[in-house]
Amino acid sequence: MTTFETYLDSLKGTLDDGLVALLGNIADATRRISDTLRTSSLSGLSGATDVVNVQGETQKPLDILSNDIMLDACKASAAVSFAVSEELDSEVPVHADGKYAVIFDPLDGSSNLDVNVTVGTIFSVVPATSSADLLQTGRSQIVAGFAAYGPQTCLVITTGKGVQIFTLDDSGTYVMTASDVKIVPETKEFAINAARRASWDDVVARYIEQSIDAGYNMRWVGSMVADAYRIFNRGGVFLYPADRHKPTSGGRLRLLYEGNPMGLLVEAAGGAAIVGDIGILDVKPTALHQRVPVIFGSRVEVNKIAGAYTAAKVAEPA
Ligand code: P6P
Repeated sequence: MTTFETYLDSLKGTLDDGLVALLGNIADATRRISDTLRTSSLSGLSGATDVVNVQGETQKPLDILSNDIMLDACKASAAVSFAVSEELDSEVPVHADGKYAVIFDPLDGSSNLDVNVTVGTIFSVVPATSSADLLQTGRSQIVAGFAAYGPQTCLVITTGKGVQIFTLDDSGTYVMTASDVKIVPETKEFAINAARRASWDDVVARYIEQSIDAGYNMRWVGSMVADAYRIFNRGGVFLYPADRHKPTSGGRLRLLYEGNPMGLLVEAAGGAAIVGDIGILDVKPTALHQRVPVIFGSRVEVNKIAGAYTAAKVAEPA
C-alpha cells in the first residue's frame, strides 16, 4: 500500500527536502480542514460572517479557519517565502530565506458548505524569492493539487509528471487510490452554469448548443473541485466563460489559485486547459487575484473549443 508519506519518500532526490516537507505540511492542513468540515454545523462554524473579502464575497467562518490552517502550514515550512491566498488582499511574507511561494484557495466552493456539497482546497507551488516572482505563468509551477472534501476526502496532486490521487482513510492516512491518472480524451459531458447563458460569448453558446443537440449530458456542482474530480474520473469539459457584457472582468475564476493549478493537473493527466485559444498555463498574470475564463478537461473536446476561438479570431473584422 502506497501512502502519501511513502509517495513523498519516493520524491526525495527529485524534489529538495524543504519542498517535500512543505507538501507533507499541506497534506496535514487538508486533513485538519477535512476534520473541521465534517462536524462544522455541530460546532457553530456554519453560516456567514459580516466580513467581505478582497473578492467582494462574504466570508464564512470556515473560509477564515481554512485560510488560517493553510497559513500555519506555510509558516511551519522553512522553504516557504510567500503565501498568497484568495482570502487575503496581498501576499504574506513567510520566511526571508524561503524558496517557494504557496498560492492557494483555502476553501473553494464554500457557498456550498451549508448545503453539504463537496468543497475543496486548491494549491500551487512556484519558485519565488521576491514578490515579483509571484506573477509567473502557470508553466512555472512545480507542484499543483487540490483536496476534495466530499463523501470521501481525496488529495489530487502532480509534481508535473503524472497525477496521483490519495484517499483519506479513517486513521487519517492518505492512501494512494490512483496513480498516473489520465483524463479520457473524448467526452459527451459538459459542466457549465446554464443559467448564465445570456452572458456567454458566441463560441461557448454555439458549443453548448451543438453539444445538447448531439445528446451530451450536463453536470454542474457549483464547486469547481467537485466538477474537476469527476472529470479526472470519467472525462468531461468544464467551462466558466467570461461575461460577454463585461469583457474586462475576465470571468469568475482566478488564474493564480484556480486556473493555473487546475491547468497543470489537467495537462499532466493528458487533458487540456485554455483561455480562449491559448493554454491557460501560458497566460502572463498581471495581478494576484486576476480572473480569467476557464475551460478544461478532455483534450479532444477542449481543443475543439480552442479551434473555434481561433476561427472566430480569424473571422473578426480587421
Ligand atoms: P456559479 C465557487 O464559488 C466557484 O468559484 C467555483 O468553485 C464554481 O465552479 C463556481 O464558483 C460556481 O459559480 O456562478 O455557478 O455560482
